[in-house]
Amino acid sequence: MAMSDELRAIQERVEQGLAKARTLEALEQVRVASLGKKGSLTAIMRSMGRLPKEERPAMGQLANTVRANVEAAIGQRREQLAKAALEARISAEVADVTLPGRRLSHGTEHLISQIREEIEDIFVGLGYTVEDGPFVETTYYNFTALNAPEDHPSRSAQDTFYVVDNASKGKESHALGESDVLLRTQTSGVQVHVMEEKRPPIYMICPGTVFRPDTADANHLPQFTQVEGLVVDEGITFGDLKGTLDHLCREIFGQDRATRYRPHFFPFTEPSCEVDVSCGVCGGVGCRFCKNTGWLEILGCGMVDPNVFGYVGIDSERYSGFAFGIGVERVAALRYDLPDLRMLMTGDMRFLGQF
Ligand code: 2NL
Repeated sequence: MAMSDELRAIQERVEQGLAKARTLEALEQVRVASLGKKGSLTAIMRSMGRLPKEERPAMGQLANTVRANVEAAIGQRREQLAKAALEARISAEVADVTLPGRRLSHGTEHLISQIREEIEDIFVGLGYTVEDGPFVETTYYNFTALNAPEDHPSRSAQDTFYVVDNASKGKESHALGESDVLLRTQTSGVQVHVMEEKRPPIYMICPGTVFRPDTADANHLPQFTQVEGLVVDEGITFGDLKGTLDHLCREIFGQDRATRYRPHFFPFTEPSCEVDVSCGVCGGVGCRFCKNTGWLEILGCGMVDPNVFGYVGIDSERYSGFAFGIGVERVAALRYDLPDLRMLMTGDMRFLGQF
């Protein structure tokens, strides 16, 4: 190849190399390959002496021009790359120190936890213990020991989440709904465990999550929070039940509220009652909130059935007791006039942050 062609080829290669170089390091490689000690252009300049004398001036001039072009192109690209590198660094490190700091938003204790703890405080103030127990129970603790007959509707798969236990899974006799293991539908099982383990006097509450296969709507949740209570001692009467639950209702809803005890039926208590508090919106005269009755249903209760004492080996001739159950979500709904219980399950801080 003629030297002039070679020089032009070198300039072209340098220009292509520069266009491809994305970093100052890549650019330096291009420079060394042409202008370095062992570079292509350096080599050509050195071989200039071997040319015939008459060709030297023209070829020397061309070589100098190419060298100047190459140096200028490298310098220009270096400036470009340095500027881009600086800009990238500035935008990566951007920090406006005059901006106010980002404040972490504090959560709040969930309304249901607040009310559950409030109820716990009321009973701890009366000397009760707070107990808990397993969410997964056997039919014995959830139903049988609570005097629920074998054919009681609450035992059906319609009203209870059964857990298919592995022990009976393989057996031919095992059919759906025959499982002995379930998600507790009430916290009463905890009380059965406590009565098995401790001798009276027992003054306890057991707050916790319970499960029922209801479709969630404005008034039902498939998972909710219950607080049950149990007293077992010598000489406990319905008067003790009423005094205790009147106190509970007034602590929760206000000292001005009246209570009403309506006869009811539960398998585990006899006699049994449902308890209403007077409507706080109309003061008991009747309004839309209380559906014109003046009363709001709030809890169920009764004197512990002697059969329950029989299951746990407590002498019902010597001891008597009362028990009750209250739904925490329902207390929240009544206290804050909540239109839909599902609001409690959303985790929406615009709602939960109000309490
Ligand atoms: C309700 C009210 C109630 C009980 C729960 C109970 C527990 C034992 C013995 C006797 Cl170990 N009773 N718990 C008593 C009355 C009512 O719950 O509305 N339940 C659906």
